[in-house]
Amino acid sequence: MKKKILACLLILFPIFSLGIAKADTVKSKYIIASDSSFAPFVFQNSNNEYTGIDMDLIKAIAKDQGFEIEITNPGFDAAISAVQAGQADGIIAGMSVTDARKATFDFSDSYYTANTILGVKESSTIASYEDLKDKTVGVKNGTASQTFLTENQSKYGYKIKTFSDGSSMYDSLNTGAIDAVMDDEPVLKYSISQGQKLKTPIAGTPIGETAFAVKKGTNPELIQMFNKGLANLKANGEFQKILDKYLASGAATTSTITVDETTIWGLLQNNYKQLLSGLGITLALALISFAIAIVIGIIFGMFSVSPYKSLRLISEIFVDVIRGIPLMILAAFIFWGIPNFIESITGQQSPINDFVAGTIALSLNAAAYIAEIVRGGIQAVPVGQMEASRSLGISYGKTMRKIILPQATKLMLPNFVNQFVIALKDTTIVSAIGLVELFQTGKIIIARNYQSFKMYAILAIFYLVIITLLTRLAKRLEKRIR
Ligand code: ASN
Repeated sequence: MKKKILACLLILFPIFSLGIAKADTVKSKYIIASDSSFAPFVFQNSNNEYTGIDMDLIKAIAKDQGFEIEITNPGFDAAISAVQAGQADGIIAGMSVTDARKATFDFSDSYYTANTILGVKESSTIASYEDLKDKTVGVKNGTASQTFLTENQSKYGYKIKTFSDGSSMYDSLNTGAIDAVMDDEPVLKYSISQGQKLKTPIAGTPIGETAFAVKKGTNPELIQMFNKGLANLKANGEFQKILDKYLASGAATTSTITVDETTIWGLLQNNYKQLLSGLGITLALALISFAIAIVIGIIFGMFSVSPYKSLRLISEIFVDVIRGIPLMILAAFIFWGIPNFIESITGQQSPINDFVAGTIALSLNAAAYIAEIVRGGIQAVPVGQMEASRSLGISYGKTMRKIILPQATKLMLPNFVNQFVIALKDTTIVSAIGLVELFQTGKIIIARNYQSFKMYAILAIFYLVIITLLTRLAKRLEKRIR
């Protein structure tokens, strides 16, 4: 009997240890962050559910190893930040294992290999990297493809435009705002197989193995469970089934380099040029859009106190509509929506420059508030003055110019200064359309070195100094005008 039990144990032990190996869970639930659109690894199906190789894989592994997961899909860049900030325990997002990343992440065994590859529209004449001179190539922030583009930029002379998610990048390629994109080969090939009118004129370059990752030194059991689960799924054929469900193949491995950016000084030293150019864009955006907004705002503000009802109505509609739409949506509408609409009617691509789109959005937004400041200022001047002046036979226009406006302007000035500060801060919002102003510049730097605390502190100080200086200047001007 004893011998039989022993024999049974001897047979079962290897099965247990190989066939259904398990590691211990520590947390009751693990939060896993992922990309928002990176088909076939992760993407939303028509039911708005996230599916794809990575989603199926992590769910199958969790089931196999008996741990609970909650998945979030904020986008690659944001997912990386979430893991680094401890908001998530792990990241699965077709993530390439690079030497640079090994400094801040612990990786699981690899489950795929991928190249980075250039994608252009089917009609494009771009056939080599040399053809990219002075062209704009889109790439997702914080990705291995971005590292590849940055490393080869001086060699080929293209411009790089960074996006926080794949969908806005592909949208920009489709509307013609950019000339090419750089993305993982299986992803581009998959989108082509799904009917996107794109092509890949140049062979891909290896960027590394694809693996699951946790923040360096944290959740070691999660990596263990992932590896054991992956091995089990490979052994029982389930892994192959998941792959087959979505695609075919890719290839090879390599790595990338980084510079030391762990101190504020190092960060400034390595990035001051980028930061200054971002600051330049921020200032240009704020100043130009504010100048335009003052003109539009004064016009609508005057309309709102006009004796004509139709003008008052026009002004009211303008203010209500613009104030009722979030600035980010306004910018996205101008940058993506309108070109898409024009193309659907005329069949002609009419991309709008991101700076122009950002300036229009900011101008309209600030104009609505300025119109209200102007209305408030004029209405604050006692009505008796207008009545008295009109009863003396002085015209409406003259009364406005000579009596009401000089007093109203004094009342409005502090509000104008305030509105300018708001406009300057609002420039950060239009980074959503891929405009590399100061904030986006900072995000790009963080996506590379993960120094979010120091980098955001630097950004905050930049804004603080600029806004303080400009408000001082504005106050001086205000005094002079008074
Ligand atoms: N392959 C990309 C990278 O590791 C990941 C992604 O874009 N989701 O950089």
